[in-house]
Amino acid sequence: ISSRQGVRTGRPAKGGSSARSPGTHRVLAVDATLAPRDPRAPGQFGHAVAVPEDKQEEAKSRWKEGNFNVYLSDLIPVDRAIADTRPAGCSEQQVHNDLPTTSIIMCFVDEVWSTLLRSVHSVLSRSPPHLIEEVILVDDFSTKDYLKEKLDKYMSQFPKVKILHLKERHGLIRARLAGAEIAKGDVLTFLDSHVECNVGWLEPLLERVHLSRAKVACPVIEVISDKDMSYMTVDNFQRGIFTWPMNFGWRQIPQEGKGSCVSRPADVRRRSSVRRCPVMAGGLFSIDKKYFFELGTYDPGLDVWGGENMEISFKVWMCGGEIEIIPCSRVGHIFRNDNPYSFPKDRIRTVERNLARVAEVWLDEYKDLFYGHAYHLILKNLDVGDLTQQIELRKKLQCKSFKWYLENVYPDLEAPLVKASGLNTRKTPYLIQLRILLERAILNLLWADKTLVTDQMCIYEPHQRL
Ligand SMILES: [Mn+2]
Repeated sequence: ISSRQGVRTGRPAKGGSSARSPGTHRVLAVDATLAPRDPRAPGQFGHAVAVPEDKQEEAKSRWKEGNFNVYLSDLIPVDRAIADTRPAGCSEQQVHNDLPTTSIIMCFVDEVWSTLLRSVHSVLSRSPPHLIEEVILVDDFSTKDYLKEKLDKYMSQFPKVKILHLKERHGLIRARLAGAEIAKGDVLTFLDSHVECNVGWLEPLLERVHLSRAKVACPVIEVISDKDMSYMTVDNFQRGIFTWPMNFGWRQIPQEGKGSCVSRPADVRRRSSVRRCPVMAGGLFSIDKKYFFELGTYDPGLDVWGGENMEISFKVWMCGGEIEIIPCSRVGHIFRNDNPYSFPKDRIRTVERNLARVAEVWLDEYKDLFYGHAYHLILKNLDVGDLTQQIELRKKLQCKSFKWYLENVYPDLEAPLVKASGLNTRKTPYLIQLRILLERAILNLLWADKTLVTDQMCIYEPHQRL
């Protein structure tokens, strides 16, 4: 276990308090970048880089290739070192010796060359090799030439990397499914193609799936600056949530203020302990492969991108599973302010339709609340397609109600059902109707400045919610 090259904490757990149960080891600190080739290279160790004065114009003009600083990405090593940002205690944690293997699945359209390479290198440099079954790169019909033969040739030096070139644009959701179909590992680990996995990121995720196959494990998503490419750690007292009408967001865990400056033992424990997550961000997670297929993967009626993180989150929670954020697993991600590639269809319409579809299948009576906050969807008379299969699936899996989800998983969401409260529906149908109309009109006014996806989501790149 211990003496592999690049292992940061060299000793196997033995005796004493660190090895309470047999069949476990201290989480491996595999990191092939510990002694980087060029310690003085720009961006090395995750440091910020400044664009030289005489390169400002070039950097500016290349920004749009990825909507981040592409010039700097090309300048810094594809296998740079980054700081170990895990909270105290993480490097001491025990994981099982018989963890499942995983297939890493990365989907991309026209990803920047150096950024894609850095993502793959970070996986290969900082994962225990015996746990990586393969790395599947799904090229979702990119237009860039360098993502064809040149990429195949570069990756041929890594036997575990497989490339799937899709023959037409599938969209993120179906591209992921194409990767999942050919995956051979026990666990599927989905990653974006503009990430840097940190030391010790993988075992804590696989440990959760190993403990229960119905656990879906997400790393803490750290920030790679789109401007200076520095790797920044994040306050980890956050979890994924949604607000009406199903906008993804991050929120503090209730009744848990920010950590004080003094680090007490309880704080250390809390910083490194797993937390339940009502909604996953969507881009980065590990899930048992068989479980993923038992859940019916993503609703195949969802198009391109959008709402699929809501769908899988509701489905997992309501049908007996759990979604967790694992503070000891850290993956950096470039957050972009715009999506560099185009949606095949109208983006707003696609996302709205997906969300409405999710609402129809999973929200029960709470879909009124969703439409109350997105009344323009009703006015648009959106066609969400055939829902029969999804409703059947929900029955077959014997999933719980959305009310159960709200009460047990996300009790801090305000979800007041205003419909017909306290009125006798049989005697006063017109009054009821009037009241509902009025309430919807008021809600609509209140929410006018937050008009669903149009303002909240679509100014961002699809993965901005990460
Ligand atoms: Mn992303």
